[in-house]
Amino acid sequence: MSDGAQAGFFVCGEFKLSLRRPLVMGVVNITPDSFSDGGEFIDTARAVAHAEQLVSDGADILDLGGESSRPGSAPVPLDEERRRVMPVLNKITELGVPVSVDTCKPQIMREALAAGASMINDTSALRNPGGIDAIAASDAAVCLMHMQGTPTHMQRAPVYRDVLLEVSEFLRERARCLLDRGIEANRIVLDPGFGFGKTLEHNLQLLHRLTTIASLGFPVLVGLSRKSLLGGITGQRDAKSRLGSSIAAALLAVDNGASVVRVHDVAETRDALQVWQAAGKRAAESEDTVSDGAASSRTTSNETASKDAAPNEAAPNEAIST
Ligand code: HH2
Repeated sequence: MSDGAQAGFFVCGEFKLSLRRPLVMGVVNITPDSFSDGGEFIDTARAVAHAEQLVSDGADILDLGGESSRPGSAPVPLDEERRRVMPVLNKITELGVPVSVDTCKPQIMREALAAGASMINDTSALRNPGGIDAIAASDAAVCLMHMQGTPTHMQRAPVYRDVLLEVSEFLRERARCLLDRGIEANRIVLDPGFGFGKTLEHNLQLLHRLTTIASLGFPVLVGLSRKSLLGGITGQRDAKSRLGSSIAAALLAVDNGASVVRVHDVAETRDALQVWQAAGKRAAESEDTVSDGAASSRTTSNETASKDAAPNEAAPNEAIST
């Protein structure tokens, strides 16, 4: 459908982010009620210090949010979301990495983009009137996420006939709307929306078959960090005790084609991804050696030699400013 992910990079305002290795998006929640860190960074100075720490921990992108979307949450009034987000945004656009703003409100999108945000992360996939216009008028990237229902009620009784098919059809259709409005494919990122109107079984099916979403041709972003679906497997009720399961989920997701992982624990996730990359690179090199040998000894078949190299080969931590 597109050349977004195939191009090997995505464009985020003035940044061009290489997809040769998985990217880490660090979460900065300026909310009193986020499910895992509510209230910790509600103060502007603390939120800015946290953002700086995430960048020094290796975040490739920062994601700034002023409205919790946890199950059961209520929408935050426009003025309150603005009051939370804008002072922090104004201070962190100079940290050298693109800043994404996690919002469903087109008015906040416009103001954030004018203030230097490079990406909009919309858990409602730009379905609110004016959302697509806001992106079309900018050079920012956008993350389109799938959600069944709204945060207030989404976890009451999520039902799908075929979760993979319905989520991928929804994302394909939303991406098509943006392409039709002239928004370039290499500015669009897709997210199946783990935990957003999905049972544990739905989430696991999506994680297991993430390659189907990746095959739509856009980079895939996943947000699994600290989520209750992980606690549902391990029994860890405290969100901050879900570091191990969050890292396992992030690795599985990149192994299944995710290009961006949205996480709270940037340093630990980076370390895990670096090990994954190093091992994948080594495996690809030894496969090449084996297939080179096979190609020279079996000149009638290039089947082994044309096998894909391991995904996401290692690359330095660069956000290439264009
Ligand atoms: N998850 C959360 C918020 N925004 N955006 C995308 N694209 N994908 C996600 O999975 C996603 C998201 C929920 O996590 P968090 O921001 O930590 O919690 P809260 O919504 O309670 O602030």
